[in-house]
Amino acid sequence: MGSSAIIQAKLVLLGDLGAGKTSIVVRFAKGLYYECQESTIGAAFFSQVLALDEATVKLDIWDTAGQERYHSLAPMYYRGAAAAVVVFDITSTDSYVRAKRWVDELQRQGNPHLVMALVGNKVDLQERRQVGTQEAMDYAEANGLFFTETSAKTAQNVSELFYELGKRLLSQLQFCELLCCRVGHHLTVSVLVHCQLKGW
Ligand SMILES: Nc1nc2c(ncn2[C@@H]2O[C@H](COP(=O)(O)OP(=O)(O)O)[C@@H](O)[C@H]2O)c(=O)[nH]1
Ligand SMILES: [Mg+2]
Repeated sequence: MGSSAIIQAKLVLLGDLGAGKTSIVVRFAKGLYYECQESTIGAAFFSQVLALDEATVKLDIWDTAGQERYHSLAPMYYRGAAAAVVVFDITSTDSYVRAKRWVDELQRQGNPHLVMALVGNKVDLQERRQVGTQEAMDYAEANGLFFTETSAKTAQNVSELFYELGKRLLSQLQFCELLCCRVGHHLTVSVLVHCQLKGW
């Protein structure tokens, strides 16, 4: 893959209401943080470009609402996604339990090549921590997920999270290099995954 290659990839953020999904993406896309971030209604869209050594990755980010009443809409957002970020709040065991349910759902319904991250957010609130780092790390490892802890408030590990996902998306595509050349420089990851599944 040449450095002029542009890869377009759909990324979806899932997790409990209040875990910090919108705050993470707003921190990453705009460099801002709001103490009173408004709840997301339905879903919100952000487009962000990552300039990596090997290629440019254009992320189409879908930030979903966490409420149960929007749950039935979720497949619309994770279908065709190349990457999924499941967020929980380290100060809430409930949000961690629900994050694991999202992982289960993605594993059941999603594509087998999905690049997935589990993110423990609000790491600035150490004194209120309810979910241990090691516990979440062990769960993530057992399920083949990338794990990190972030703070949208202090920006800790936020851009690192998206760059790591970008790198993982690219390394998954390395072996499709020949195909990329044949198709042209601008292609979407979901097209490649499709090709891969069909064995082209
Ligand atoms: N202390 C702290 N608060 C956060 C952090 N991220 C989000 N919040 C707050 O948690 C609340 C819910 O955040 P929001 O991004 O709306 O969560 P979402 O429902 O998952 O999108 C808001 O009041 C945010 O200001 C964080 O890293 N640290
Ligand atoms: Mg939100």
